[in-house]
Amino acid sequence: MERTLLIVKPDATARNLIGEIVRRVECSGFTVEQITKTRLGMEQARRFYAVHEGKPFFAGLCSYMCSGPIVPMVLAKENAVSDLRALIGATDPRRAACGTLRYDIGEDNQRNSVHASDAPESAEIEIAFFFGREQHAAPSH
Ligand code: FUP
Repeated sequence: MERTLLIVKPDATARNLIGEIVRRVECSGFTVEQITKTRLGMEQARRFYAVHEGKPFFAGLCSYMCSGPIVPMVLAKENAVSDLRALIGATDPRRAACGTLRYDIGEDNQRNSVHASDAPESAEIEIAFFFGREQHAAPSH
C-alpha cells in the first residue's frame, strides 16, 4: 500500500467542497488515513513550496495558500501517488482532462482546488510536513 498527500486548497474550503473532494477520492479507492484542517503561515507556505522559489508565481502562490484554511490528508492505495495525480488532473483546470477534480472544481492555474504529491519521495516529505512529529502548520482558527 502506497501513501500520498492531498491538500484541499483555500479556494475549495471557501466553497465548502471538502466533503465533495473526500467523497470522490474515497469512491476512487483511496482510504483516508489522517486528515486535519489547518492554516499555513507565510513561512510554512514558503517552506512547503520551496521547490518553486524564484519562479514568477511563487509569491502569489504562497499568499494564496495562506489566504484561508486548508485540509491536508494522507491517502492510501496501491499506486496512490500516480493514481491521485491522474484523479486531480493537470495544474491548469482549463487544460485538465474532463472528469478530473481540477476540471470540475478548479478555477484557474493558481486556484486549482487541490495539491497532490508528485512522487513517492515528495509524498514522504509532505506527509511528514503536516503529520510528522514536528508539524509545521498552525491551527486553523
Ligand atoms: P501541480 O504539481 O500540478 O500542483 O503543479 P506545480 O507543482 O507545477 O505547481 C504548484 C502550484 O503552483 C500549482 F498548483 C499552482 C501554482 N502555479 C501557479 O500559480 N502558476 C503557474 O503558472 C504554475 C503553477
